[in-house]
Amino acid sequence: MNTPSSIISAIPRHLHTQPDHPLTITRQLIESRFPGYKTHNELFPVVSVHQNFDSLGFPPDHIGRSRTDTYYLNKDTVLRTHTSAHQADTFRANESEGYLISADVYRRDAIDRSHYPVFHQMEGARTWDRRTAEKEGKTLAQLVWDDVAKIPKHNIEVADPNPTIHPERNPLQATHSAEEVEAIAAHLKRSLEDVVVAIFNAAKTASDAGSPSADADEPLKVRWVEAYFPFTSPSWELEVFWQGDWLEVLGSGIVQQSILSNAGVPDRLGWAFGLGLERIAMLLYSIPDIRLFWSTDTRFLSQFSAVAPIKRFVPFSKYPACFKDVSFWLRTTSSAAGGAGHRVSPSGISASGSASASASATVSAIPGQAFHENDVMEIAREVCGEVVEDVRLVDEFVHPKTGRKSLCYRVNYRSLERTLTNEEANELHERFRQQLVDKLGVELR
Ligand code: FA5
Ligand code: MG
Repeated sequence: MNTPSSIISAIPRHLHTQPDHPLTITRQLIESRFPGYKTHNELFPVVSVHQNFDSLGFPPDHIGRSRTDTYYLNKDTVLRTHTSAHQADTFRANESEGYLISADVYRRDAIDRSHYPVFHQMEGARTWDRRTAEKEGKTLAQLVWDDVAKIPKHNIEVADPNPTIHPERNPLQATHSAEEVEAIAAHLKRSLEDVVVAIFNAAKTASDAGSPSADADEPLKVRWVEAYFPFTSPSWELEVFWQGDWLEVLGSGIVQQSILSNAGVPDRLGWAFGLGLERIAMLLYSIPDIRLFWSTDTRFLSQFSAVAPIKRFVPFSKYPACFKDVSFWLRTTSSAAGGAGHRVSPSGISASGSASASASATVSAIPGQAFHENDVMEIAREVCGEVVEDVRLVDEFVHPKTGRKSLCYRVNYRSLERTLTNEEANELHERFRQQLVDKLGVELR
């Protein structure tokens, strides 16, 4: 068990079904682009390790399984780290050709304005049955292309520089033909481009009564990049250019045939995607910080309506930031030099669920317990709640003589709802420093 009560208390919030909540409105807008798909919005977040990882082909040593990345309730039970945890069961139920699952997901992760330890994903999948194609006297690829033609056309420019299939980087599965995968990939990509265009058009027509915000008036820039997931091949991610940077909004790919076979539907093949609902809602409403979704402040909630036209979010006054640094020595152990195999990941990179490679360094804080940046993040969350906006590594130093390693983290204390007093920030920071010592065994500098 490594799940703090602050995380457990998020379970009943169910933001994605609260009337007039921006996540609900965003979910419904996306659902409207997938007519005929069966929707699931009530699936419980406590799942087995088997559902979350094994059923999807995660190798036993995958980083996503580790206690530093995933909230365990006991050794066999976790808070789902992604909506893909329900893929196998939903394919097995075989109720529809397409489905959408929206749900809260839980990850120990970095802290910044687009990462939060509880967020919401929408999983989508669409499959076709080889026997249906046979019955209609078509190839499966033809059947799929017929459906591609039904997706609304758009005229935005999408960068997609890589081939659909790449023998090493993004291989075809043994049981699939290139024609089938080209057709299914086209259906997947056009369906998701249609979602992004619909969101962008809604955002563009959003009037904020006052001065229009610059980024919504910029032309939409979208690109497909190659990706890797244990449960799809080939795989792709979709990125959108937002506020000066590429923002990853979803992962997707051709479903591993073993998952469909194990689910009792070996004749079906198709695609799946998983998108971050907050990321899409942030694009739709120009919401600047992911913590705002959890706000119960009426200055936030009153700005959203499921029936009125979409209006751009008007930030209520931004309260001052308060930066405080903490530096500490990691205690070296004999195993540390040889590489305890644990990593310090750069802030803002998530490893759970996907196989995104992050830079790694091998250090450990106390014997038998490796140092992991996510532990720092979690202590910050536990001590400071919503009042911590950002925690980032600003300095790393290895003592030339002793080989000891020192890290410096900069915490930005800022409330979304009020001005913090300096005493308040100091008190929080002192508690944060003390917890680093108590829980991680580091030595403050
Ligand atoms: C997954 O979770 C895969 N299950 C997606 C998938 C499904 C791939 C089906 C293939 C087939 P990933 O870890 O990249 O992948 O997360 C998917 C999306 O969730 C991201 O693109 C991002 O939009 C969002 N996301 C990830 N981590 C966070 C976070 N900490 N806070 C907010 N949103 C996040
Ligand atoms: Mg990803």
